[in-house]
Formats: sequence, C-alpha cells, structure tokens
Amino acid sequence: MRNFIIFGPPGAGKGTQAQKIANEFNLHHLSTGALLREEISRQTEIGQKVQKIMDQGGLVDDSIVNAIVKDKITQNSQGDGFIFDGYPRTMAQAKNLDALLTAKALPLVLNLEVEEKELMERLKLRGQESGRSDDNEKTVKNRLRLYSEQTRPLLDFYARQKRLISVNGQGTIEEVFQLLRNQIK
Ligand code: B4P
Repeated sequence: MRNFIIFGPPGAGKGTQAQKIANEFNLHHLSTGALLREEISRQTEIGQKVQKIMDQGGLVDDSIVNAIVKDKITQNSQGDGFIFDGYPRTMAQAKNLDALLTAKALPLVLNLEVEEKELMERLKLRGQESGRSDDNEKTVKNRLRLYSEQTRPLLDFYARQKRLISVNGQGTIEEVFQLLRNQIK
C-alpha cells in the first residue's frame, strides 16, 4: 500500500491533480471537501452542521472530518493506497491520519506551490463557472488566511520527517502532473 497527501492552498490544483494521480496509480481519491459537499447535498445531520462553516470559508471541526476519514479508510482498506486531498488541514488532523495509517504506510506529502495572486484568479474563475458558494472574493480571502495560520505550518512537520516534496504548481495542468508523476514513480 502507498499513500499520498496532495497539499497546497485553496486553488492550488489539489482536486485536479489528485484525480489524475488516483487514475494513473490506481489509488483511492479521498477529498474531504467533496465528502462534506456530499453530506450537504444529501441534507444529512453532518451536512446541516457544516454548511454555514463551509459557505463562510471556515474550517469544519476536526472531530467531524477525522470521523469521515476514518470511515473511508476502513471501507477501502483493500486497495493499492490513498491520495488524501484537502486533508489534513490542522495539526490534530495530521496526527490523526498518521495514527490511522501507522500500521500500513505513512503518506508522502506532495506540495503544490502557487502564488496568492494566481490562486485568487483561479478561484474567481471557478466561482463564475461552477457556482460553488465558497468561491467568492470575501470567502476566498478567509480560506487563504486560515491556510496560512493553520495548514501551512504542517509543511515544517512533514519536512522534519523527510516526507515532503514540493513542486511548482503554476504550470499547465499537464505540466504540473508530469512533475508530480516523476516524484511518485
Ligand atoms: P476543498 O474542496 O478542499 O477546496 P479547496 O481547498 O478550494 O481545494 P480544491 O480542491 O477545491 O481546489 P483546487 O486546488 O483543486 O475544501 C472546501 C471547504 O471544505 C473548505 O474551505 C472547508 O470549509 C471544508 N473542508 C474540507 N476539508 C476540510 C478539512 N480537512 N478540515 C476542515 N474543513 C475542511 O482547484 C482550484 C481551481 O483551479 C479549479 O477550478 C481548477 O480547474 C483550477 N486549476 C487547477 N490546476 C490549475 C492549473 N495548473 N492552471 C490553471 N488552473 C488550474
């Protein structure tokens, strides 16, 4: 089993690249953002709890996200491995993930580096095209601030453990994919 985390700020291309990597290397793509949006569209109890937080660009409680991830890992434990997308976003989540996977394989972190100006442009465009309720300027600013405060510090944690690989995420989707692919092989 091989496990990976695709890491980066909102709009870095995590979802886009995670899908391609999952197809190429036969991994299970586990996106916490997508799973939470599914809870909202099915109007489950969790969906009702998280909708407002997500619309404002906030971070959903660790306990909710950790429970969703644990369930998915248990349900898919027979495959070749996972690519985690949008998870972990806090130190508590990072530690939870390592604890869940210790007996299998600790994930390698693939970090996409993209400048803030480019992130704003990409997310504004996606907001116009997909109508995702959290892709407006005010919410994107909040998501970028939370990324800097709570998520980016995880890079040091993974670098110290020699589990971090950073690539330039500013090329075309195909160029970025080739950079990642070369690191995974
Ligand atoms: P996510 O769904 O993870 O949203 P995101 O951070 O914006 O990443 P996303 O995958 O959508 O964007 P991507 O970079 O792929 O989370 C949404 C919300 O859910 C969070 O704000 C939070 O509220 C909640 N949540 C999720 N996980 C959580 C957790 N673990 N803990 C707490 N709360 C959690 O792509 C962006 C756009 O750029 C795309 O439209 C794409 O087409 C485009 N793009 C990609 N690559 C490109 C390239 N190379 N060039 C040009 N455009 C490109």
